[in-house]
Amino acid sequence: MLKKITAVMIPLLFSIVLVFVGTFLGCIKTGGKTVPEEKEKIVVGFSQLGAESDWRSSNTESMKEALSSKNGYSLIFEDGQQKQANQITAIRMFIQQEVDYIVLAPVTETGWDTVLQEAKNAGIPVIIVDRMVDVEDEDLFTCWVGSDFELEGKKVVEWLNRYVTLKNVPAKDIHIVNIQGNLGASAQLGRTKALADAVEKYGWDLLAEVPGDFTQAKAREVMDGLLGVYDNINVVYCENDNEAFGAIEAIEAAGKKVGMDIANGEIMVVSFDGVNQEALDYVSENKIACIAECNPLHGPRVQAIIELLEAGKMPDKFAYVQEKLLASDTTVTQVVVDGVNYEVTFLESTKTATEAAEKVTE
Ligand code: GYE
Repeated sequence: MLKKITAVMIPLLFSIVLVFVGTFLGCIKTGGKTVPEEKEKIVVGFSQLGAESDWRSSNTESMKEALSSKNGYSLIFEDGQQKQANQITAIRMFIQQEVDYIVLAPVTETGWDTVLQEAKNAGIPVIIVDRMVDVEDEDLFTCWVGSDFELEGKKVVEWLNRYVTLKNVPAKDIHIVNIQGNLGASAQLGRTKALADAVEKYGWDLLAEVPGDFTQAKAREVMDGLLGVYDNINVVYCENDNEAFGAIEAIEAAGKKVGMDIANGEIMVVSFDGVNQEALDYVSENKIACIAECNPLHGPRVQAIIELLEAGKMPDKFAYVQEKLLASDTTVTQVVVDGVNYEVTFLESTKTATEAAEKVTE
């Protein structure tokens, strides 16, 4: 009898022990609770260049949301505070931490060769977002995703050219100041180049080009100074919306009017991004005449790139985001850039703010 019980009990006990050990190995203890072990997270080091604008805040948010723990990522976020040296230190730290991927939003284009070579030697793929890097060997990074900044600029200057032509304002009467972004950033280089080329081509009067660092405060200060020097400014080309906010503040504080009637003393403001509601409202009110949209929502794009790489596939080396041209005034309905037609998306003042925002994200 005892023999019989033992014969049944031993395998049974053995199975219980096996199930117990198995369960134990498949679990981890957190704060006294036992939860099932998760799939190993993909570790990403993201070097963001700073927090200078609304565009940047949306971009950071988009990246954090996509590369979140619930999506299977462990994200190490470093804010470079507009300094390349900080970004280089962050990348070196990511290499030491042996992250799976490095994502870099570079403040300026040049000066990345050495540190990207170090990442390459460590076998860590580097994904560049937003602005570009200008390196000797393009194999130093895996791929890039962002906007065509020169195209954005070309859309704005073509819009301006159509507008002044249709309103019969002679080219020599277009007196422009350019409030630039951070010098050496792709967004500055592309947008400044588009304006310089148009000035040359159409014979406009470019009074000054001054860096506004993509911030509202700096642009207000710069615009204030420019209004003190030139009394004939009638177009302000701001290289982002935050600069436009600052420029408008300075124009209004000087007792001048922002608007479309440049032949009769109004000052026209044009800009880039179209990210926040205030900017869209300004377009609806014709305080900003025209905005070339710049899309900051790169998080899901980077996530898709990492998923491709995880599956052993190669993403496109360069991926450009499609963007709109926003205006409220209906004088110009489309612009042609390099043989391609771009329809203007109108934000009518009769629209509510929410409807306007929906129109942009369509
Ligand atoms: O337009 C500006 C930001 O690099 C596209 O940087 C980005 C630019 C954006 O500060 O608002």
